[in-house]
Amino acid sequence: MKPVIPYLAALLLALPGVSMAADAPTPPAKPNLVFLLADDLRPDCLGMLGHPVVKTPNLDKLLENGFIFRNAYVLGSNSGAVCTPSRTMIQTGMSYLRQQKPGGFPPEKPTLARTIKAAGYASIRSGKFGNGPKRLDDEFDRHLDGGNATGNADNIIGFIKKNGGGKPLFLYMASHEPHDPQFATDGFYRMYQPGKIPLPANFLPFLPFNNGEMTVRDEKTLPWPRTRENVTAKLARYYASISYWDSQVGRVIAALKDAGHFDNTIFVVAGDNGLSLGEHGLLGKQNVYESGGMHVPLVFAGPGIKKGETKAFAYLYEVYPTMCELVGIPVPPGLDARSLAPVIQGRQAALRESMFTAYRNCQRAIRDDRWKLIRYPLIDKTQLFDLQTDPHEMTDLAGKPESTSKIRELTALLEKTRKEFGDTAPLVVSNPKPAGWSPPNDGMGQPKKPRAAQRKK
Ligand SMILES: [Ca+2]
Repeated sequence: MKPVIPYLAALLLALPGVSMAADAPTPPAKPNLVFLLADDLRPDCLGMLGHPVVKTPNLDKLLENGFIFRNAYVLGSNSGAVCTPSRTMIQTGMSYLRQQKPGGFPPEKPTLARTIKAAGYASIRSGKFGNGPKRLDDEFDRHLDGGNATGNADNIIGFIKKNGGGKPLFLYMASHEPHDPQFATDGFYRMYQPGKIPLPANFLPFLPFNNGEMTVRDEKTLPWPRTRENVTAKLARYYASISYWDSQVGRVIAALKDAGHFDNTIFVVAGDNGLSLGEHGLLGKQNVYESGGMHVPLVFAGPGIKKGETKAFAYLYEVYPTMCELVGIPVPPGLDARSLAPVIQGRQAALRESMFTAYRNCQRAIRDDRWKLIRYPLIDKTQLFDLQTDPHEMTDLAGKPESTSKIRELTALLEKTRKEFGDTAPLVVSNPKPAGWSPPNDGMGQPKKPRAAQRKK
């Protein structure tokens, strides 16, 4: 919906002899915007999303009447640090595949922080530094790093208290959690016993082929082969960190209620990228499996948003135009990202019929509501999965003769779709490497001694 009333009022005031009567109704204040972005949060890791283990009572309550995107994804990454292109895309609404020129993002292009500030908002971003271009973060009125969820909540709460009236608020809490080395206070670590945590259905000791990124930093946070003991211990710390983050989100919610802002606030909750934790033998965000780095949680809640959920495909960076449209700010022209508001508001079932994701020059994927094709150009390997019968991508159908036409169809769709996002990396290379992979036995692949998780009373 476009904000017609303010424009009409301005038009009337511009006419000679017309003035606003003193008792004329003032246009309703724009809703506040609260964007809660976790670091490496998997797509199902909130209680309200149906996760069987992790406890997130504050977010569950906050989002109980929210609208869930079950198929939200990061477009891709040109780096092992998937966070960086993901967060840059959120702030620019542009495909990372078009942002690789020297000099980075052009300063004249619109950005999330500037667009929302220009609409009259007071804004703060509190969260991890160095996870995206500093210039974009500095465009907020305040840009701070609280060090952990407690510090970031303190910063946000302080900002709420100082900005009690007048401008609507844009609060971007970019928490460090649950990224490793996980931080939580002791009580949260005690909530999760590794022995009671199930392994993923598609757990493997290691991935038996070279996906192009087998020994990146995240993969070396545990030794190979992965074991039940070390994967469930990692999951326990991960869940503890999510519950700790949730507790601090609860403090922010309470502060919004105390200040009288809560009822007029739109909340967006998401993760900057997904994360494998034992699925397929992988541990990082450097893969394009459904349990990998690109699949993320995305939930909207607040005034005008009805309870519901969709399997419509969404890109995470579409939060930028979506937030604009939900509060009546015109979406800047020229963005790659499209507003999800028509889906949230039930005016449109979906924005697209397929989802393209990418990782560096070594992995490309395309999926629709049933089929998924993954292409590994550097080892000349293609995988095909039937997600309806095989949601965990355990049975690769690519070698079957009856798969030939589906592979051809999806490969053509992949070629067409990726060009729309500026992707030019080849799907076929001239000297592919051998596909097989087994864990390093020379110690080179063994992890450094993990840093002890920081603890705080
Ligand atoms: Ca991240």
